[in-house]
Amino acid sequence: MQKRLTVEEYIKGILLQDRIILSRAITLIESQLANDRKLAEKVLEGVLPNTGNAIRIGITGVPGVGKSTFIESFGKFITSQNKKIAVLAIDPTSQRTKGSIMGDKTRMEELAHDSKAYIRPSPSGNTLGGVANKTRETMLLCEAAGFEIIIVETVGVGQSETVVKGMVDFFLLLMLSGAGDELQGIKRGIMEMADAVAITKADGDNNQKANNARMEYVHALHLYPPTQNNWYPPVLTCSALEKTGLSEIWHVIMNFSIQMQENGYWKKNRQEQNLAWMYDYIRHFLESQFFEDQHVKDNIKLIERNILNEQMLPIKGAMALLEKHIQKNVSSSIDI
Ligand SMILES: Nc1nc2c(ncn2[C@@H]2O[C@H](COP(=O)(O)OP(=O)(O)O)[C@@H](O)[C@H]2O)c(=O)[nH]1
Ligand SMILES: [Mg+2]
Repeated sequence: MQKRLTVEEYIKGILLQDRIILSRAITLIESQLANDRKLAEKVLEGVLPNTGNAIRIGITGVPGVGKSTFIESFGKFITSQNKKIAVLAIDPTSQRTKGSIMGDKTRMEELAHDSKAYIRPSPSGNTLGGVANKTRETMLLCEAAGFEIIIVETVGVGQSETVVKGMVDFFLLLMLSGAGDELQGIKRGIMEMADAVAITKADGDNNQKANNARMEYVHALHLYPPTQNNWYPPVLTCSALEKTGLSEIWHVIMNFSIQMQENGYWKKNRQEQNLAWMYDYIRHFLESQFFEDQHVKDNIKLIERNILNEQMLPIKGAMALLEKHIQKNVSSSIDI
């Protein structure tokens, strides 16, 4: 294992925008060791006054829609505007695939070599909640290191969209054309979360189809009630290959940020996200503490079997494990 630095060395390095130290601090944050955790919390506390200044953008869409390719082109567009960008990912499957964004990094080859860009593969973890907490903390470190735009890509499917929505200021949904059925297929909830929809791969033969899809989504979004922040999510088209539609998307994000800062929603949203983060952290902490309890580990399989054999009610099994766990913890003092 790499030698740890002191709290001051991490903080100073991050604030000086030293990428090597930033990477080492992120590794520290991703560590499961209790001592690393304590160190990581001190580092986070130390950089906290220098966080919060970035625009946080979440990008989602089904696998193959072109997220990684889009981030490569859009990222290059952003760095050409002289802005520094960090790309992170939420990948609940990374445990199994050992970080599929690593493969994606080859799709972001140009961006990966851009001195104004920083790409960090998704941390691995047992739970989406755990991975999400680490991604949030990583985002703070990147902000302290001077990154002005943070992009969080959802790599997995399912719950990860909600998790990313809960940590960003602006949520971009990428969609494929040739829709129709697709329009029915996309989960309504995800459409509702989007601050903008972009139809990807609007190039070559696909251009007309993309424009048609755009109109369909414009109509579909009209059916939704207005959002509480008074924003009407626009629908755009883009091509990451031909690098078209990128500046339009950028302008939408800029307008959104200006409007939301003016009407107070930007700040309100972040405050609510911080509260949700605290609750998430508590849930995650309690859950991992419970499942790491040796007594729970020793008995859970037996109880599982009893439930499968219908010899025990699920509630009874749960209470048996919980009671043992609680008894054990009441006696040990809790240090806050
Ligand atoms: N024609 C065209 N193909 C694209 C575009 N963007 C991505 N692709 C292709 O779509 C496929 C999936 O892209 P990828 O970025 O890996 O999608 P992801 O799974 O959402 O990250 C790849 O074969 C890309 O080359 C685009 O703008 N135009
Ligand atoms: Mg990808």
